[in-house]
Amino acid sequence: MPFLKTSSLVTIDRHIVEEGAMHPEATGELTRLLRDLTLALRIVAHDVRRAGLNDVLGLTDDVNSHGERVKRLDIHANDVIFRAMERGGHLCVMASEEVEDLMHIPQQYPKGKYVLVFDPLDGSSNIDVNVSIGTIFSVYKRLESERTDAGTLDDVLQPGYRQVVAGYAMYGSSTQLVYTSGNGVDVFTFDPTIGEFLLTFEKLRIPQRGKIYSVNSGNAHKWPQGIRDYVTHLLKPSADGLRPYSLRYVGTMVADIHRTLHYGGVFMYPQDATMPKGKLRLVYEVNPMAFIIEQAGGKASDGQGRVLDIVPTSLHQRVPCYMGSFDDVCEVEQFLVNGEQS
Ligand code: AHM
Ligand code: MG
Repeated sequence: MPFLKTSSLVTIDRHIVEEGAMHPEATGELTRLLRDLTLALRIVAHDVRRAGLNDVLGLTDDVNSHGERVKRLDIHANDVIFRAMERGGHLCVMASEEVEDLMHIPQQYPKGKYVLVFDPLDGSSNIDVNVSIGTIFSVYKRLESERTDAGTLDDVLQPGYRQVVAGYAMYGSSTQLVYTSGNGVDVFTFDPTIGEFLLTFEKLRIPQRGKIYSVNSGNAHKWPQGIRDYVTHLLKPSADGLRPYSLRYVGTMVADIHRTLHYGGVFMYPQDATMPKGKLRLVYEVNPMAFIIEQAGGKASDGQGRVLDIVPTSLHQRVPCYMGSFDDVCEVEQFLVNGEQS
């Protein structure tokens, strides 16, 4: 697959402005919001690049040479995003994986009509070993957009189909920003020499079916029978060459979804005997990814139905997750139904 899938030279800022221009009624508020957010992502990318120097930079859980307790990189990323977003006047409330309650906009700053939810640094178990990690984000409109007071929990607990924008930044061999506003999925690659995200893939489409599955198979003994049967099926060679599948699992959702978007196949974090709702969080992990996957032509399911239709009931709720190529996810759902019946 070629690295560059576009002929135009477009920065993320220009892309967002051009998308905004497609909506004559737009006030520019969302454009400004995304500009602040991409600045935050640039800062986090910079800090992640220096993560191996954290002891030197004072970004670990330890006590530094001055005897001060210093922050972990994921808490630091959380603070960077909050600080970049708090004063723009476009948000009424934020929520993050790293913070138990809602994150309110400080009193002195104006409140706007949007809600931001995010996982500041996904793949925390990979931070210390220089394996790809990422930031996941999603934007909603508040329920009553004319209000100018603080946003509420109800504003955050909206079903995923109401997302206005979703995306993730992946801090891998390069930093890439994958973004959708409901108009397909575009990929931007950060050029550190000019400090810009440049469009490198336009309207990314996920293959209809893949040959890779991605799951923590250390949990296989706890999975529902249907998932065990499904994985056994994937490993069995077939005459048409569609199987066997290969296993790839980074353990960072951002990286596993990123590969799945490009190569196809299925990413799963199933419910199991000890985690009845799986591990991943609906609001700021699974919903943004589900929006992206659907916009690329794939499918995202909780095993029973569309992830984006679920109405969240709490900020940090978990949800079983099956997403990727359309045909693969249909097949998982079928195996889960059959497993329940047997
Ligand atoms: P995190 O937000 O604390 O990093 O946890 C989420 C991560 C996902 O990125 C990844 O898919 C999953 O946890 C891996 O979990 P496991 O180690 O149980 O396979
Ligand atoms: Mg996470």
